[in-house]
Amino acid sequence: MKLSLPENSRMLEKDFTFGVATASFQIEGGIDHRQPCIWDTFCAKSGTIADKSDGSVACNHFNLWQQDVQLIADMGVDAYRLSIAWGRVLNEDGSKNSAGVEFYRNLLRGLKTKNIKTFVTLYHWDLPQHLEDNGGWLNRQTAYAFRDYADLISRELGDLVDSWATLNEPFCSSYLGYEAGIHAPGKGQQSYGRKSAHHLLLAHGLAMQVLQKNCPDSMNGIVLNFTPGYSVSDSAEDMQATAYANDYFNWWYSRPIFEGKYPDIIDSFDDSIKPDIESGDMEIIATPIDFLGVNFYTRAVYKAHPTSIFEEIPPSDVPLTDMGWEIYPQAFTQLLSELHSRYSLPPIYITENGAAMPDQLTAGVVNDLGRIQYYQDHMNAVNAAIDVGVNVQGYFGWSLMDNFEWALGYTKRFGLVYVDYDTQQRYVKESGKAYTKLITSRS
Ligand code: GCO
Repeated sequence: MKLSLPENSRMLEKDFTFGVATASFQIEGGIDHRQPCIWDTFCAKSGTIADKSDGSVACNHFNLWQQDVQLIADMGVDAYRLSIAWGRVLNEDGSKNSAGVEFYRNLLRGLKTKNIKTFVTLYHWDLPQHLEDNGGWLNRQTAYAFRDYADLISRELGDLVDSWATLNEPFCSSYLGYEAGIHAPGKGQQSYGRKSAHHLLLAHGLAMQVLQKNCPDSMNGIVLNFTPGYSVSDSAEDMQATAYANDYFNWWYSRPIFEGKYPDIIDSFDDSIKPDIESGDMEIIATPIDFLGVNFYTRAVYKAHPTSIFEEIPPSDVPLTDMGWEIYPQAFTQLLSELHSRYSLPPIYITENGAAMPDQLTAGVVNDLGRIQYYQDHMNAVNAAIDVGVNVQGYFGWSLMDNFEWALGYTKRFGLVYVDYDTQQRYVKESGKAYTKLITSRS
């Protein structure tokens, strides 16, 4: 099975960026060479991770990075999106950990040598534990610590980075980590969700200012995830409930960046839930960005609920990925069009899109037709958005290789490359081969 795009597609032009993505905690291992982070602590608690695993080895990328750079180069991609582990490059007192900086210098240099563009995320959820011990993202000081980290590391590595992203998915850090409590640090209060989100966004804005100063020639921005909400019916109650859910989960993170305001639902919150916004914060958060990274996987369906305002209806009788997420590519086109009509946007890069599938490795082959179909349908959806005028300049598959899928441990496989965790052998899946064929077919 092949991946293809219409002959005249913008995505087939040579300057459209195709890449693959990973994140530090999910692939690196090498935990003895960095400070402990909130995910180390979270994994050590019972009942948090489906297979009771942790990130101590993961894909052993910390030791195997050279062969992984070769793997990425062999895939024929234009770019690689990775994240830096804050606690690998900084010591607890904020000073530089030279060995950790050297690890990323070598990695980035290896990529550059192979002509691969480097998209670096500063924060993909691995907060150093000592900062969490002081309140983590509930403490405003963490935003300033993040700014200082961004300052130091962008001065150290700026010459090797094409694009910096401040945060990956602040929704997950704040909502899943501090409000729902199913991700590290496992806190669970509504007020924590809203307050941590504000400090994360403030951290983003402060870091943006530093990046624009230190690295004016790189493309600097943020990566947000969106799970568009659809109303189960066209009744006014369900539609209103769905609009509320979209404000709560999606626009909560984008509107401050593009309009310097939270969605209006903030006015209906009890004072105890509201974030602590100081004067000047919203202007900092709205510091202009050079690109918006969009991560998309699925949609959600909502109905009205008498006490909790909205309720999500779990998908039934629809195609699902191995995560149990509905496969609904139309939502991707609609999301991109809606972002385009809501805000005055910089160029968009799709920084993550992909699917977990129940892969089987047989005689070295993973014939993951379902994943190829998912990629095909979602690339078509991006192409359709470009056709109606959305400025999308790149697309990254999630993920380069199977890795630690957070609370689900190693039970879910998202890779274009299969990882045998016993041997650390990598096997390019049929989807990975199809991706390479598509990319290298561009004239
Ligand atoms: C996210 C993260 C990735 C995940 C991926 C699949 O979007 O949650 O950026 O780290 O692994 O999305 O869930």
